[in-house]
Amino acid sequence: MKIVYLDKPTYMPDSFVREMGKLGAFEIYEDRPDEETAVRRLTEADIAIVEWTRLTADMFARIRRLQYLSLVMTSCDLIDLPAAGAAGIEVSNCPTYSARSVAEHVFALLMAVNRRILHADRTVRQGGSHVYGPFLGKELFGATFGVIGTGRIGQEAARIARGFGMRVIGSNLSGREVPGIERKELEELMRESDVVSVHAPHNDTTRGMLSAELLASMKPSAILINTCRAALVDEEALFSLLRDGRIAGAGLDDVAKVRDNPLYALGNVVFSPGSAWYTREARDANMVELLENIRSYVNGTPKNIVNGKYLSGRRL
Ligand code: DAR
Repeated sequence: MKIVYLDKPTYMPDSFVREMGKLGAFEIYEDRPDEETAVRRLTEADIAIVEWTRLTADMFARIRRLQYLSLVMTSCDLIDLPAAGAAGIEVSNCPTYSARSVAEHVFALLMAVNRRILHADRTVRQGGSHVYGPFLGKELFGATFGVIGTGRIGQEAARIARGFGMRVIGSNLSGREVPGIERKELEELMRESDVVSVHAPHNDTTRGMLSAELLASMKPSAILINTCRAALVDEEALFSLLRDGRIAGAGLDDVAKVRDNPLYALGNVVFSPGSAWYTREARDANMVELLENIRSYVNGTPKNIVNGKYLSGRRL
């Protein structure tokens, strides 16, 4: 059994390498391959681990031998899932490792925006003391926290919000009820929330779901926190609303336009570079979850399969 890590691990503890060695011949590639190289590497393996590389339908049509791949992360938008299924390749993700870390980061961004922490920090470094004027905040206690997406991360964010004494409302596409989260339609949630926090996967259904119209329906005092893919949000509309004071602020862990984004000029936005998940605990949990995926597949009981409905039968 040949197992490859396709594209430069963020983290690779020795214990992981040892455990993988028990499951097959494990090879780690320490660069991010171009398309041709990726196809070649995947054709030389039975099992692959993928962290960074986009795998398209065109690539899956050319990949031979590979039976299974596990994504290192929760998001599945790197992979053309139907095409992987049509090629007989099962795909798993790591769905749980980052839930608490991302939820905590929601509040790091929220507190930074709400209490203007970056501006406050600059003020002190420039010799300011007991300066109040620009720093008038708003208590979270009693405010309404709206979670869009009530899966693992949304539920963790809700738990923390309740700890602040917030009222929690939530919307989801599945229609399921979650204890402690009052279910609302998305339109109502946007209108009623003091804080909106997005926790939905990025796919064809959710892309652009926070439209200009929905964003414009938020309270002028409301704050948007997005620790999901930027593609869920109409970023140009968000910019105009923030610039014009029609939304109070935003905390963003991802941006659609990385270079020269007009949002960078705004003082009521705080950014992080996709690091919401990145804690010691989540990094370790990620490797445990990944190892468990591979081990389960090798033992004939695959888990966390995300393209089951597209599988057209295994290769021989
Ligand atoms: N987008 C988040 C974080 C991915 C980063 N994790 C890595 N590189 N191991 C996700 O889980 O989808």
